[in-house]
Amino acid sequence: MEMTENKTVLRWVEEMAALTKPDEIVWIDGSEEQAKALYAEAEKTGEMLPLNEGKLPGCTLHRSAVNDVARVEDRTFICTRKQEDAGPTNHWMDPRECYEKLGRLFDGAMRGRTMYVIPYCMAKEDSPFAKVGIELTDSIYVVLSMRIMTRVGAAALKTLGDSSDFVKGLHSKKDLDETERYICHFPEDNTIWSINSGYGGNVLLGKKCFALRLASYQGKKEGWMAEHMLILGIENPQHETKYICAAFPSACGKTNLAMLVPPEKFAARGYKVWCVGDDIAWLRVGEDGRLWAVNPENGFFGVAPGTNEKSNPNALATTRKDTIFTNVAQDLDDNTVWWEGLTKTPPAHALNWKGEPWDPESGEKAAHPNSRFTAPAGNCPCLSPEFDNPQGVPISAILFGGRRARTAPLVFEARDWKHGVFLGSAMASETTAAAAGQVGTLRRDPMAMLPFCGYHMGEYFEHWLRMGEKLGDKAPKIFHVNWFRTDEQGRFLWPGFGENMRVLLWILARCEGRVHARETAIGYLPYVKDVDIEGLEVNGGELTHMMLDGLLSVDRTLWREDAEDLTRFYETLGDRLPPELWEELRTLKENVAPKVRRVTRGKP
Ligand code: OXD
Ligand code: MN
Repeated sequence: MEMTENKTVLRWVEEMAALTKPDEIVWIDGSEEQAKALYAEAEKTGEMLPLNEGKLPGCTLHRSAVNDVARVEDRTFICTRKQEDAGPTNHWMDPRECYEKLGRLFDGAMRGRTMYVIPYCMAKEDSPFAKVGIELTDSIYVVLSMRIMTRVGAAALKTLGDSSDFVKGLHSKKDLDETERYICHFPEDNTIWSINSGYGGNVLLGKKCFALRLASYQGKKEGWMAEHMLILGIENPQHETKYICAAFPSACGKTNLAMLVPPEKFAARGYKVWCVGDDIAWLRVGEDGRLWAVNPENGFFGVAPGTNEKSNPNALATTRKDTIFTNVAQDLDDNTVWWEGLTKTPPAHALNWKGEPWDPESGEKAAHPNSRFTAPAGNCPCLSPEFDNPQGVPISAILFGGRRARTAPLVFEARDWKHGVFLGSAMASETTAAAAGQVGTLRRDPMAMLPFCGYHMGEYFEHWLRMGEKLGDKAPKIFHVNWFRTDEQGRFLWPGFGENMRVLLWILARCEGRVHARETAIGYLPYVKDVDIEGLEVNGGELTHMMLDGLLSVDRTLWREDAEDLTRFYETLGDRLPPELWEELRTLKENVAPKVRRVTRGKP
């Protein structure tokens, strides 16, 4: 039964059905009854396994194909009419060629299957940020995951009305052939085609494909921003809450920071941390001229391994009901789930992520390192009361960060918005090298958007600069943080996790003009006395002021090397890179240049 009279929608669904030739078409209305029936069907086919209803009510386990466990950047394309509009950091295909090529693959791909029509809304339906998408898929797993991750059903179609402004997403698992796997974006047509994958990041089209790749392009056109950022609120003892956005490349603890548990001493004084989002922020200038953010998603698609009662109790609690687990291990004794790092003692009788009997002594991982939980935001104990606020939350500070063993200090502040955009453009993360203490290879990942920007990266930076001009003196302050400084033995010098709160409090103090900072070659750094390290321990000992001083030190030689690496990266972006950023780079180079020592000749 169709759920809309929107002619554009109906015509498109008809066309796509004519192409993919499903046996049946089912419209997803967002109701509990329909979801229940779909869970039952998926359990019948083995696509989803029900888990212990007492311990994990409403939870299921899904195993993906073994060749289909992660996003595939080399098979992800931005298909703009002109190649230069996709830019040098994206894979590109000519849209006509791509429609033809994928058209052949989609032809009859849903034969013998059901096509599900999933209308969904990114952001709350009544929000000025709201954007509608429709995903057509032959996967019940996708339907049930989209139902957690986005606002699915009739309300989305009501929001759309008779407008043709919606993202047209087509997905088929087809036969999961990785040599014919494609994740293709057509920003100029508001269209996404994804085929031969069943993995979340490739097939939950509301997430990376729409909310980042297409939305970043829309944002550029319409004057707002779609960013790979968490959003959190910090409530002080006077019950005032300030909001922060933060971008980090993957494997830098974004979900942990988003759900941070304040250390005991701050909690006792009445501080609270609220999670608005853990992955994506849509940002626009509000009526008051400030920058406002919403999390367009409605759930968390988090990495399971490493999540435990200590590292992230809030995330763990979020997964205790109505959650879909993908590629984790199954504990056969009580039909629950397990992953590396969940508990110290692995289950005695378990199936690994592939569904094979697992021997804890084998040295093999039980859960896939990229195994996931898909959990409703509403389950999160620290979910912000503003989560559903259609206007979003006002942003006081933007953080950029990466995993840097030695170069970047614990925290520093940009001199102004332009310098902040430069810091974002220079973001990079080191892959951890096998040998302890050895510095890994550096991957540039500007604003953590390298795999997610739907257009030319140089123009993306330009857009950031223009947003700053619009915001003027109401712009949030921009900071760079690094939780990952190590000593010669490769041990972390900063305890991280909840203790990162201490850095966030310095950041807010700067935003409120309550502390001074010292100007250095790279930006404003804290005075040691202004970061509260009382009672702080690291590696079994007290974290002293001298150690903090080390964490805040700037090694000019390393910064010179970094500036050279950044120069090479900028060169790859060509002439669409804004001249302002070249200027910032020149300033940095001058600031960290070797100091010329004046040699005064002695008297003859
Ligand atoms: C994610 C990612 O899954 O960034 O969020 O890869
Ligand atoms: Mn992400």
